[in-house]
Amino acid sequence: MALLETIVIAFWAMLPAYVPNNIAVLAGGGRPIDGGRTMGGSRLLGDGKTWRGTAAGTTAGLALAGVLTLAADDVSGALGVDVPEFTLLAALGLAGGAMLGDILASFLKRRSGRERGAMFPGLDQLDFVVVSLPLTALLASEWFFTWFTWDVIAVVVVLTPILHVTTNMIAYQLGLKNEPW
Ligand code: CTP
Ligand code: K
Ligand code: MG
Repeated sequence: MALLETIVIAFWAMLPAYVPNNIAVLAGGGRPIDGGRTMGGSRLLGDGKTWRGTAAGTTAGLALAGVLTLAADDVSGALGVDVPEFTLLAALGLAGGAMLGDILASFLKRRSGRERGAMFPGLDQLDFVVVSLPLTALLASEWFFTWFTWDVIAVVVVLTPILHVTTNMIAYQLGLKNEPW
């Protein structure tokens, strides 16, 4: 597969996983998931992981997968690259897995003494990939292995941190996010 084609498929297939975290930033607030509970003196997850942000992020990812599925035929024709339609389980794995990965990352940050908002290089950029891909492979195996070939996965691992750093810098500059990571 040509590199450009691989990049288009990787980006398209990952969009339902990319969008939830950004929507959570916009929609966040209200009750924290951990309800204020602590573990070993630190918050279980912290105030940065809320029910509202998680629900809005997951819903947005699912809705986007629906829109992309409707547009897939036209986009495939226009670009000359076959882009995937999403099954409900694939969308759930990508969007839900992205939110879950972010939550697990916060759990690890709190266990390692990092306060809310602290940076954790590597984890911050790839937490959602590490959970959304295996979860999608589990929930929608056939779909996953059709689209996430090794070259697509390699592009995702390289592309994701670049996109993550860029969008977070922009969100920070716009005053939407407290830290640029
Ligand atoms: N957010 C949310 N619910 C989530 C994820 C994010 O409400 N499941 C919102 C919160 O307002 C959070 C903001 O998005 O503060 C930024 O997200 P993130 O950087 O992931 O959280 P941090 O505040 O940096 O907290 P942490 O250190 O736990 O990552
Ligand atoms: K995060
Ligand atoms: Mg943060």
